[in-house]
Amino acid sequence: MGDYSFQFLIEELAVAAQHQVPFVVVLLNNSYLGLIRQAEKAYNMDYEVQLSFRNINCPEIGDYGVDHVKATEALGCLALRVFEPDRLAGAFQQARELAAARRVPVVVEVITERVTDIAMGPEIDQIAEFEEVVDLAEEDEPAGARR
Ligand SMILES: Cc1ncc(C[n+]2csc(CCOP(=O)(O)OP(=O)(O)O)c2C)c(N)n1
Ligand SMILES: [Mg+2]
Repeated sequence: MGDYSFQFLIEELAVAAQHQVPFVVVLLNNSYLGLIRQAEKAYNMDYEVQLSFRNINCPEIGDYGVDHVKATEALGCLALRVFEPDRLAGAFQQARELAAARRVPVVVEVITERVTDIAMGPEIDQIAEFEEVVDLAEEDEPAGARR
């Protein structure tokens, strides 16, 4: 899910911790309401859609605003933050193991570039891509990417 989608349903993490429901959340943080920014483009607007600010409590994320790791931990769950694509596969693996061992949701926050057009469509096989897709051959995928 996106960073803002995460923020407006974040309280559900505490419910999952309460009932010991383990799952992995992949949180794509562009510090933007990306889809709404996209919808405003036709009107030459970029109005009230960016979520960026310098969080004085979390220098490691620069101007990405909300510290989702700390927010997740405050609700009794676990979180990992990933900046580099080659750390993704390892983080997913670690998240699955942590969720199984600790019986709580584990959030993998991925810090993405801020401005990109978001892939979308009415069906999973009708997704429009707005930028080049990196479609790796199976043998080129990072170790651990498949299960
Ligand atoms: C409950 C609800 N409120 C508002 C919207 C309108 N809406 C669609 S996309 C979006 C922004 C989502 O931002 P984010 O989760 O950060 O995802 P991004 O587009 O940046 O990947 C909003 C507010 C919605 N779809 N559902
Ligand atoms: Mg976003």
